[in-house]
Amino acid sequence: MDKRIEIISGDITRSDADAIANAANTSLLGGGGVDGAIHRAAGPELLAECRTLGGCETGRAKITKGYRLRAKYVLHTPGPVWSGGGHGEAEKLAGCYTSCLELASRYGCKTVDFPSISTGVYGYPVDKAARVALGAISAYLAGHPEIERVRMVCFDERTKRAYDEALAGL
Ligand code: AR6
Repeated sequence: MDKRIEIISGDITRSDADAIANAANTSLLGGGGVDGAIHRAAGPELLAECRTLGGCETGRAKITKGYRLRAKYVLHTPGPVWSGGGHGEAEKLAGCYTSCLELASRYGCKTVDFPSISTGVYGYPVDKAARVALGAISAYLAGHPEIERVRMVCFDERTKRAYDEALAGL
């Protein structure tokens, strides 16, 4: 178990990490859930920059500045919609975490906070998503000493429990 991975409860819009991830959609033009909360907290300049990005593929990520957030950067990543597990959902979800961390490394971020991507509106079962997320994060960290801390910021107790259990099982 990598000591740089932490599971916490909280609201990611208040994060003081160098970069936070956003559970976006492929348009990158905002939405509900954590995406809506991040856009509200960052202010309208975030949407203005997102409009210049031309969207993003599922399982990939694009970076913007954080504007009114404490985080310097936002890593926008569209997770997969759950459709039973036989449609490459796990590979795409792992790609979200890996792509965000690659951008974080490239932009000199040492600390990164993630929400639980795909487990809200997109319906990915949280116990399965937690194993995929933490597997991808720990695989990335194994080759990247420049990242000092990665936190999963869980918005509710059920999510926190799922990630705590997945981390214990790594
Ligand atoms: N801080 C941390 N986690 C949060 C916060 C917050 N402030 N608010 C919600 N969550 P979701 P998805 C949790 O639905 O499933 C949007 O409309 C939430 O409880 O935000 O990837 C996008 O535009 C859940 O555990 O993201 C897309 O269209 C987790 O964040 C679509 O939703 C993810 O829930 C993406 O769906």
